[in-house]
Amino acid sequence: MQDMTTDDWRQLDAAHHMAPFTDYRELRAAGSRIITHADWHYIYDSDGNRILDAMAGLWCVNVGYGRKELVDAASSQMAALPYYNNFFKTSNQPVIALSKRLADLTPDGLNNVFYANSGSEANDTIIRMVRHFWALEGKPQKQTIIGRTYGYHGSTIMSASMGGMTAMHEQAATAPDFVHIKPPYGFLYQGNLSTADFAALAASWLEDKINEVGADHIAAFIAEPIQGAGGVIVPPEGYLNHVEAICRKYDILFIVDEVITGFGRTGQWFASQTFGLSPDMMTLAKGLTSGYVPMSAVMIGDRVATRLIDDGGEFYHGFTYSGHPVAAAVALANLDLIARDGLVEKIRDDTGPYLAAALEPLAAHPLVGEVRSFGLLAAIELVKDKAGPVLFDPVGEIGVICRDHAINQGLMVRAVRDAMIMSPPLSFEPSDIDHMVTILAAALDRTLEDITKR
Ligand code: PXG
Repeated sequence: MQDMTTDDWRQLDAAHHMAPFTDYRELRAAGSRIITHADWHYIYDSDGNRILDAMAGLWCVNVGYGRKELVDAASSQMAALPYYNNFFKTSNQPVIALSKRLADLTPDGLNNVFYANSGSEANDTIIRMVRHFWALEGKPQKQTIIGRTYGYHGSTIMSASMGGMTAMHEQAATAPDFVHIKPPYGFLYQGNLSTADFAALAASWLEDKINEVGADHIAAFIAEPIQGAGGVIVPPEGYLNHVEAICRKYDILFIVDEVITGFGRTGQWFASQTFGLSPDMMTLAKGLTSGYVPMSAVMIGDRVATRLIDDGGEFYHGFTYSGHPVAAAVALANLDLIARDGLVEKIRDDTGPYLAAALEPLAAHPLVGEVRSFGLLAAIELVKDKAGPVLFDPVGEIGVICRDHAINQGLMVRAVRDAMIMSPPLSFEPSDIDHMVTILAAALDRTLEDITKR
């Protein structure tokens, strides 16, 4: 393997590897970028490029790459107990310690944890749990789950059906009993409304849907506090509190998917704390282990947990690796690092406001329709005309061009529709942010040149 060239690797990759969310013909023509190693906030590829990772992998490498504490935690746990299952009245010490830690860290009332390996599996678990819960309550007809357009909850049939990505629905992800409402996407829908009026309007879309379907058929409403993969959609202040109140009014479970927003990204340990929410259940993944090993978790509120514990009988659900001891040990070490380095406070007091201020000047760029950020999440909407704003047609081409300019200049960002998306490691420093903004500005200029040339 040592004498393999990058081209050899690319050819083998194209011959045998079907990567996720990939247009295979396109990738085979272009060849993949082979990432060889990573250190702190940079990734390195086999062509010798060093790229600042403003996406933290895929919204997950929150403590940065190369953290020895996480490597050591995995290695010691592998030596002591690499695996044992939690199925038949067995458990392990790291998973017990982690469960207690998560119960303490998450909002009051979330005191029980069910483990899985991905956000998708955690959300599938939630779907089964809430439907089982309502059956135990004597209301088995409460089946329908309300999600939102541009919501992302995973890629299994159920989690993709619950999410609001039309392109995914079109590829065999239309399980029954999921409906969707419009998201609180101010850039598209706010117009001249005040923030308060827009928050009330967007929340009324939930109430309208409940009345259309009938509350006695609805099990739950699920929302990412800030929609991530859908384009970093930051809700207007008050919206999330309104939708929670509507859920209470109609006795519908309120579920928050904190796979991206959890573990500090919004300047509190959880966005539920940032926005003052008391969800019935919460999805966690990604930042739980900073992506070093796979692990996800469902936090279960007391109402649901008590019913399942007292009356549920056996819950016929679980994965070989639910509560994996190595993943749990890494998660504990990761939570220690976040606390020790003061990352949550750093975002709240320092880098969150710094990022917002650093991005603001880009709003004046002729291509930019809106710049928004919250904590360490940010989006820059590219538009054909700032007046309106008028979007590009077709949507999505210009975003990819701009993203590629950024990558070629050493910055990894993501394009969603025609927005540039950032979700850097929580350990990003002001100097990293400055570097990122410099490259973004240059990428915007080059994109504008490309458009002018057309
Ligand atoms: N919920 C949220 C909020 C997510 O962002 C999942 C659930 C699913 O997690 P798993 O571990 O099953 O992937 C996610 C995942 C993108 C992108 O295009 C985002 C995710 C996954 C893949 C691509 O930005 N988020």
